[in-house]
Amino acid sequence: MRKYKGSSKLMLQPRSTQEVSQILDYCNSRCLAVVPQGGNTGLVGGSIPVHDEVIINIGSMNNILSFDKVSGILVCEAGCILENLISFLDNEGYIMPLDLGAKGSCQIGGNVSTNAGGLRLLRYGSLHGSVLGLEVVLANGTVLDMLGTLRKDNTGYDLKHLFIGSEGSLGIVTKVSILTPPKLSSVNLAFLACEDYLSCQKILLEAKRKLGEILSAFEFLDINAMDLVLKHIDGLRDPLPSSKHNFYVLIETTGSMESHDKEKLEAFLVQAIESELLTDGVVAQDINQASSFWRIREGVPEALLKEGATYKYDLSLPPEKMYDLVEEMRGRLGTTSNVVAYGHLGDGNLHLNISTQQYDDSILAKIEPFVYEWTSKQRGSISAEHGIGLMKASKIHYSKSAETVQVMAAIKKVLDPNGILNPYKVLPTSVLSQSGRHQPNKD
Ligand code: S2G
Ligand code: ZN
Repeated sequence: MRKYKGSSKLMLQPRSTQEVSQILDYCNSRCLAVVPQGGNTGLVGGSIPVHDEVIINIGSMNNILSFDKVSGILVCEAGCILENLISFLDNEGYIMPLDLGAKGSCQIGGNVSTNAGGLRLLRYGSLHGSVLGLEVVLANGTVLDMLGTLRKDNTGYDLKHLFIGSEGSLGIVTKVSILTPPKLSSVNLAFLACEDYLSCQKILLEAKRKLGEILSAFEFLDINAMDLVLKHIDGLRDPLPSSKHNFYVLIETTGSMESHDKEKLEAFLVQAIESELLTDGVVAQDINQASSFWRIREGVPEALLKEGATYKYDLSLPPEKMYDLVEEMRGRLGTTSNVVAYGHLGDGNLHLNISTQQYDDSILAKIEPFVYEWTSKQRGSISAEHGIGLMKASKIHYSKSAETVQVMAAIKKVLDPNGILNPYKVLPTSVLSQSGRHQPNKD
């Protein structure tokens, strides 16, 4: 995002859990703050030092340790790049339960540490469900071996869930055990257009009802997002060039019988057209066309970066309210900015991006705290999948009660009493006791 820059003098690249343990034991005994880092593809400054924290980059720990061809359970080191795991599993007839645009450089340890969502959550759920076990190194160097490969294990508190989404603030994930779904033979992708947001919602409802168990992704982008992608991403063509549309929807189905799935999808599309929910649409005829449709959706973040400065908000909202915020934001900003909306409509996750020529405090003042207050009033989340990081640490109260944040601080105190793990991230410094509050490392 080119928004955050620290002043670290040292980056360490451990090659083993033992080295991570030795590093943390050393840093903890000397109260040297560290920032754990994987692929550094985060969007809220979570893996970037604020001051001179020691960077611990685990990218060198990238071995696949085991794969069970019957259960689909994969055990690997945290530095494995997501795309490499996807390729490995493809040869085994399996897929990763998550897929996101950053797959070429993000690492599974970072995905777990931020509880990344992505394009497949609608079908395969969150990492809290698919991760079976973790190996984590605590601030004092203790290695927590929770690397279970069992679907069912009800023995005490399931501590791995503390570390999923804790953004490196409670420990460093060094190994992951994850349940991977089988690759199914029948994947279809429809690129549809409709005129208004209400139609998007109705199409979602019909898709859930008529496609049911084969529905595997439901994404939307508005006309502003589509315009930016076609402007900035080379080699992409508008799949529905006959006219402009206000909204675009991608619907993916994944099943095991092509004839059955195609029949269901076609019946759904015919019914949607007859109900005048759709103004146009096309079903990918081959894998290349399907890839080009996905490149449009995945190209939005890149197009925004190329367009200029972006104020990025990753919100969970009631689907029926979601686009009201977009329109309110357009009213507040007028012609100063381009308000772009897209996201995982199937999960109620809006990516609201305000694109401007350059960052400008007068524009920010029109966005914040309004966008957080609006979301809080809807009992939404100010961070659906991107995490809190540095950017939203002082905003967590818009989505979590004071009592809840206090318990988070108590857990942080137990696991990282010297406050060396990723300071300034996730929790507001105001809730951390003095001893747990990091001072910039001394030389
Ligand atoms: C998406 C990716 C990051 C962004 O495209 O689904 O989560 O820039 C986002 O919004
Ligand atoms: Zn997303």
